Amino acid sequence: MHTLSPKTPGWLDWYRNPSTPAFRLPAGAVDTHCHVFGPQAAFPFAPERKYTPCDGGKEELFALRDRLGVARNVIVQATCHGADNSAMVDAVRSAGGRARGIATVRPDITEAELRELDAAGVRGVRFNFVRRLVDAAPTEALTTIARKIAPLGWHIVLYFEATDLPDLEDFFGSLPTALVIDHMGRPDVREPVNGPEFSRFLRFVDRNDAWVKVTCPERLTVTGPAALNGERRPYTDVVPFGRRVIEEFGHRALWGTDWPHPNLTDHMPDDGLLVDHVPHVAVTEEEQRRLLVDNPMRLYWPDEPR
Ligand code: 0GY
Repeated sequence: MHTLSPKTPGWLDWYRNPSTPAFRLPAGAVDTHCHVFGPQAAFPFAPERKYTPCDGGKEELFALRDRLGVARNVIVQATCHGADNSAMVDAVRSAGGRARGIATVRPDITEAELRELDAAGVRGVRFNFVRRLVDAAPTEALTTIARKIAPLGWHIVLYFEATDLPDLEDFFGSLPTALVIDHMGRPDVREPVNGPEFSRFLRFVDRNDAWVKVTCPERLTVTGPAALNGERRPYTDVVPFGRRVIEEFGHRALWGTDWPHPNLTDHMPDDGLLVDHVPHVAVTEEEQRRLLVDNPMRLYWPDEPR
């Protein structure tokens, strides 16, 4: 057996005992952004990783799914596993049709390997531009990947910081597949929601018919998770941004937990509170149904009745 690496110093473990949400997710709700970490003993982390997480395997993910009242998961390959998709694929295969996967692949991937990932339930790849997570991949390599996955009907998940969008948006616009954007393009929530940064992001989404994940208030918040006056209304400074996305692109908005929450060192979210963030951004039953059920089903389970 290989030697197990210790967790990155300062890293917080995921929340073992999430509260029961006050908001009841509608039947069929999909968590479109979560990961599996290892377990390391079975699925070693990649040598090129920028962090070593605690374990967060498929059993724990499925337990959280059931506890929160989620029906399905989209499991996104985490950078700590590099381009070795085996932990993610194993989790997707084990979910009995209730999970899809987003992979990280290299440009030399073969058509046979892509078909195998597709058969397992993978429906897209993630291009990550967040410098603390990955060494930048050259755009030619990403263009090669994009060209290879397009015939499968897959999409590309983009993870970037809002400040990098001006440099990246022409490249993004050239990609041949549907685009799905992580965490609302990581806005600085101290800036006004009508300010230049988020307006530019919204224009980009509009121009490219992109899908947007209204995810990670715990990463974007400056004021923190505190409930207001004892009310379960967490991450209030992020609400206007999520709300704006739902108002403008409610038909292409997606939700997710981001469990097991990589790289958090100041606070670890209670996943129950993350569910209680939802009705503050999607305020009507119709908005909630689109965000949580209709949109993700259209993207990830288009053939499934709902
Ligand atoms: C997220 C966010 C982060 C990490 C990763 O794959 C990853 O390592 O996605 C982050 O550190 O912001 O979406 O999980």
